[in-house]
Amino acid sequence: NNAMRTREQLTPPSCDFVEIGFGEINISKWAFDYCRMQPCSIRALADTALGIPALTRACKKRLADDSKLRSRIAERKAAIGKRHDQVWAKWQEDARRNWNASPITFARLALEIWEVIKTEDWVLTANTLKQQVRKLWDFDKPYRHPGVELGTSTQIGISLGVALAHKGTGRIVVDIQPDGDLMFDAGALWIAAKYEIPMLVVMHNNRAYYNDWEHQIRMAKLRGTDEAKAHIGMDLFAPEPDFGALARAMGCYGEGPIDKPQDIRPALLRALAEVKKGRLALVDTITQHR
Ligand SMILES: Cc1ncc(C[n+]2csc(CCOP(=O)(O)OP(=O)(O)O)c2C)c(N)n1
Repeated sequence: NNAMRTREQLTPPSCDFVEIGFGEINISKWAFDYCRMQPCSIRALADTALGIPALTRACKKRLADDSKLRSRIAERKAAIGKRHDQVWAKWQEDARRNWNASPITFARLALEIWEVIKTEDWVLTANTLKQQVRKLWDFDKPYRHPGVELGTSTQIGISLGVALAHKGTGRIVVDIQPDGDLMFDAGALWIAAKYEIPMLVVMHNNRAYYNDWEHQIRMAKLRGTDEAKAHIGMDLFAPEPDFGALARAMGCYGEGPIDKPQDIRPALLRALAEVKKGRLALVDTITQHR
């Protein structure tokens, strides 16, 4: 609870955690510098792109000569599979809520992007549209998503690095880019033009530093102060930055702003064609606040 600074455990106390990653050496969110680490029974220091395939190989080897274990796993797979299918079907259904809302909902934007990239060998850089992409896209390879951003102003830079790493592989690197984050480092777009780094940038433009605006609303409610003033210093309108023009000014491809959901997919397809030519292409899509 961000307002009251209280915590509540969502997992049962018996829940065991196993972690593969870089958290232990503090290559993660800055908040890790100050917080207690999640207790884990096993914490493996590894890049998941290497660690998961290695773990899969080790498991397959163990399974090969243990038929009892194989059947136990098959049973569990069936049980979990049923639950999984139900949950995923519900997420698909939930995503249809407010389908025609303008500006677009996070869930519909996630699906519009998915329709454009699902037949490509894609990589998602940092933002997950508040987990909507995790519910609606199929993350079928370890390299699909290196992880979320490390805080405001880090996402465009991290995305450029991810795109540079994949340059020349034929993969389509997608950055779902919050407007506030790009405001901190607009020059990053020029770097992409200068060094010919292809990337599809889909603006998640809610015309706000909304994380903090939302917090001001929360605090206004708690303190009984004027909620209508919560946007001060937090909004990104009057005037609205024109990110399509910004991209073009830096030598990239840029379109938008687009606030009609039905106009987004054709724009994404045009931008994708530009990315395939080897450049950064930005589509400025206007989203709901949350
Ligand atoms: C350098 C820095 N300054 C300020 C913050 C505090 N902060 C956290 S989220 C946020 C707003 C981010 O806005 P945006 O990137 O547009 O994402 P949104 O919350 O609107 O989805 C800010 C200012 C931060 N994390 N890092």
